[in-house]
Amino acid sequence: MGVVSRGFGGRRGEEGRASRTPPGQYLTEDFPVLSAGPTPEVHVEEWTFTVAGGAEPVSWTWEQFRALPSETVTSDIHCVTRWSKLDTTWDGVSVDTLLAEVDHDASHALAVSYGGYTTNLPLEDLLDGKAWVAYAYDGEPLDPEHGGPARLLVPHLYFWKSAKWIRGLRLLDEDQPGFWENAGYHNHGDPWAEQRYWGD
Ligand SMILES: Nc1nc2c(c(=O)[nH]1)N[C@H]1C(S)=C(S)[C@@H](COP(=O)(O)O)O[C@H]1N2
Ligand SMILES: [Mo]
Repeated sequence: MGVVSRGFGGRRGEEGRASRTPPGQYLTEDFPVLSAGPTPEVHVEEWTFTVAGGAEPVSWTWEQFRALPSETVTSDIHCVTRWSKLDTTWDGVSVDTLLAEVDHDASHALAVSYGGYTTNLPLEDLLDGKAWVAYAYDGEPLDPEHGGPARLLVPHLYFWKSAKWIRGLRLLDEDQPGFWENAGYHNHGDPWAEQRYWGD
């Protein structure tokens, strides 16, 4: 009694899974769909991604966007409604790659989506390999319910920051709350600090 053996689980064992689950979260193998409104119909023929707020707006068509270097990313995701999912795999273009083409001195960004959703992030949460515009999940084109053709992926923050059906970033020199942030969600949303709601 009383002896707890550690060290045989590793990242893949039960202990590893527990240590990767932020406080107040449970693990699921499902992929729940959470949308504040209907799924907008977004066709790649008309899709554009625009970064506004810099010296000049910069836009990519779907074809131009898909010609950019992309990365396969495996990471854990955490929804504020308390489900977490480990080892999700995505393909996307890093926000570093996109913003490298934009002349700006912004500190913050508002992600804007087809359908009107918005969410805000400081640039430091979008740069240095922390965020992607993802177009595939598990090696397949992203389902419309999950944000296809493309969504923001910011896995280190609660998943409401990962705007589905993204159509661009508005660069800002001050913070500007988005849809859920205006409705009482935490402005930053770090799952390890349980930054769920305003005042947490
Ligand atoms: N455009 C848009 N993006 C969104 C949302 C939304 O309602 N609209 N919901 C957010 C929330 S609260 C979560 S948890 C995730 C859910 O993504 P999923 O439906 O792929 O699981 O998308 C986020 N991105
Ligand atoms: Mo969510």
